[in-house]
Amino acid sequence: MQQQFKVLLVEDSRTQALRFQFMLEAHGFDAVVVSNGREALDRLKQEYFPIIITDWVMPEMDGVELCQAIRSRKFDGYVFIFLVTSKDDPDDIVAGLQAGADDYLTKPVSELELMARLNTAKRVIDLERSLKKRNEEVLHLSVTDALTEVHNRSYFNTQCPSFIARAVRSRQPVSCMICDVDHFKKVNDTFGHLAGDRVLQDFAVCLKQQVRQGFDLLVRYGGEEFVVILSDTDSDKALAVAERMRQSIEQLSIPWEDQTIALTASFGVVSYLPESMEHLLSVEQLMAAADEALYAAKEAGRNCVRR
Ligand code: GH3
Ligand code: MG
Ligand code: MG
Ligand code: MG
Ligand code: MG
Repeated sequence: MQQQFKVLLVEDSRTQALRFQFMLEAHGFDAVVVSNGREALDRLKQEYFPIIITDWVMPEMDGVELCQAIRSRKFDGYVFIFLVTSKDDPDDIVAGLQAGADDYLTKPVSELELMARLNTAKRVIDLERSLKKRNEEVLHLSVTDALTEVHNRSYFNTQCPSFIARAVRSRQPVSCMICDVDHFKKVNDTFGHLAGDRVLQDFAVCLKQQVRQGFDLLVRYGGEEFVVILSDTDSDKALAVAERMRQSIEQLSIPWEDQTIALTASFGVVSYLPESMEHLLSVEQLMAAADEALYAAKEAGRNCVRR
């Protein structure tokens, strides 16, 4: 029941450890016992524990040293530490808290007090977990285009330089393409803005099917314009990818009310081979070159790929 609150019990006295373990397990906590700070750190390397109950005086590494060691490391979540001690001098308590303990328990520990204090720990951990989740959601929203669910331009701006840097470092070709829906204004004018939105969603799905997840970068750059960075892809391969995309878009038939919407798109492709990388100075330059190719595709009558 309290599996999500696994407790690491650090105690060198076998009797004390058994007593704690008995109390914890009686209340549904899953407890793992180790006998000193060093063993606790080894165990933490394998697995994250949200709650640690540690004795103070132990051989090899004591509770205070363990607190310090934990606070100087990173874990999958917050580690709430209870320091258990028979010391009740305020100076000792202050030293324990300063070392990184969140709370302390004085021996002999009563079951009621232990459970009450564990409840505090659970509240803190629950709070931290919900903040972490919210944080991930906000992060996801900040890099995702709300309409099409592909990455947005701001993500492109932060990621594109590292795509280029990786290509330069590994001496692999890299290609960039701009895909722009043809006469998209007409779609909006004829079918309405909602239909236009739906077209953009289907358009994005179509492009997504042709890119390699985790390898290429697909973003909605703006309006009805998408950009793809193709890793380890030379000009011929990039042209083939763009041509496949162009054909699958041409084949789309999007149902809207009692009609269907057909569309085409134009593609501008630019590629850099390892030996010409020195000519690739910036993301702006890459985009300008791809944009020029896109312009040529539009000039050539649209529904085509140009480099
Ligand atoms: P071209 O073939 O030259 O690319 O012509 P176009 O009509 O596609 O290009 P233009 O740049 O003239 O028009 C793009 C239109 O895209 C104008 C704008 O209202 C529309 N648009 C931009 N973002 C959205 C959106 O999120 N939803 C909808 N429905 N329309 C959008
Ligand atoms: Mg001890
Ligand atoms: Mg335009
Ligand atoms: Mg357009
Ligand atoms: Mg456009």
